[in-house]
Amino acid sequence: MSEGTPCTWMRGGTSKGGYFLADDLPADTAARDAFLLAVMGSPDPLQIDGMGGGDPLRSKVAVVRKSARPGVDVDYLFLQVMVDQAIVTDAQNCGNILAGVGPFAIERGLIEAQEGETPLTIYMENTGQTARATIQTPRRQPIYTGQTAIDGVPGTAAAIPLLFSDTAGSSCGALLPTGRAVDVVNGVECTLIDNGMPCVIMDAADFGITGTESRETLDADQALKTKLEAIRLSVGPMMNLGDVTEKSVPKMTLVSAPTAGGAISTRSFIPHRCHATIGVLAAVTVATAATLAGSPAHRLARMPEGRSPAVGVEQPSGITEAALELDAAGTVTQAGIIRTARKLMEGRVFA
Ligand code: NQM
Repeated sequence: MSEGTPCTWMRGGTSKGGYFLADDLPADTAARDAFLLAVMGSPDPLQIDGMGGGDPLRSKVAVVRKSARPGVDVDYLFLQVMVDQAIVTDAQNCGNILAGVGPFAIERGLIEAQEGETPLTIYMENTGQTARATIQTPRRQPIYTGQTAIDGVPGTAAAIPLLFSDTAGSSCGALLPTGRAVDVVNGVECTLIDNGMPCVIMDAADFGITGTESRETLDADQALKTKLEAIRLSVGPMMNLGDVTEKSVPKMTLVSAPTAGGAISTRSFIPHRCHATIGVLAAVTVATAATLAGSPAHRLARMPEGRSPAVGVEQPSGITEAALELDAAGTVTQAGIIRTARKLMEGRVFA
């Protein structure tokens, strides 16, 4: 019997997954992916023979290593292990799992914590960009308890502020890969945009829905999903993502006017299941779309005034707030989101 592989299971933001040191995984990509599929129990809708939770939000992996890059503390590779397909993809980043990278890196001795709080710079290997995270470290140890609540997670925990400053065109090469704020695809106005996450942003009304339906209702709507997938496959090449049949990007986001005090309401498909909340970088990308005159998001949003708007992105479990910084021309230059994380299990996992 194998001796197992060291691993930490963590909630990062509104997602959950396995955190590994890069050196503990097979160096060969095919062997690594086969190992991770076995660990998660994929492909199987229930992932009954593995650690996965039968949902894309609970079938995620972070691979972390000490960075050799100047000014960077750790490198983080995100891997999405598909639930019901034998696919592991690095074609997207994940800002929720990112929230757990700092505490994991400190606990596993990749970086030394400071007294009080520890800022760190994380290189996101999927997109070649960096994020800044600040971890609460009283007595030079990460703590998980605290007073910060995020919608989609019960209770409160220690805040982990995340800051992004160079995310435009993370996977598509440009914020607007077609150079336009609106493209019409299959008769639907779409904003093809990437400020950290490739997203297709559309008015929910164009699909005959209000955009405030529950995740379960939308997940059961096969006709809606068929229309979204047809658009997704068409726009892959337009977004410089190529054939996206087996990729988890772009995300398909339906927007509507806010109803709960936020700036804009969203329902995101990631890309085949409706998200229980919204991804971190997806929320930054939607908030950015809402600044673009002429786009469906801009038309529907009630944006706060000023150069530092806190954009409340309504989602099925509440509101995710993206704090934007705009320059004099109204271009988004920086975005911040507060997350929390919690260590759930530390041990060895068996494939
Ligand atoms: O957009 C889910 C999540 C995500 C991604 C997904 C994310 C992000 O909520 O940065 O966090 O879009 O597949 O974990």
